[in-house]
Amino acid sequence: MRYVVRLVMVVLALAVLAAPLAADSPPDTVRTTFQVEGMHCGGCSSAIIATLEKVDGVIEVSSDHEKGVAEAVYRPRKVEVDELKAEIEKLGYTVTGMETEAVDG
Ligand SMILES: [Cu+2]
Repeated sequence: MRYVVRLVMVVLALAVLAAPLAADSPPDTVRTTFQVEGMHCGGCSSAIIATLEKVDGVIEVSSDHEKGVAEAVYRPRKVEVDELKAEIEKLGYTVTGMETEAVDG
């Protein structure tokens, strides 16, 4: 009986300790806006979209060559932002900035 009480207390303590960790865990879905240098036409933005869409964990991609911007919505547990950046740069473009925000739902 004493053992059970102790066990329950340990479980409760762990739950209390784990709560802030859970709150700090990364969101399920994020959106990163990449500043991309070197896009000249619709073909460039299409190439970036087609490449990023093939990456596992990526949900949605858009790109605007006039603004020099590409946006990717993805699951950060499946793919890291640096991998997406590397994919863009493999195509010959330069990523000069990145901004990531959590997406609701
Ligand atoms: Cu182009």
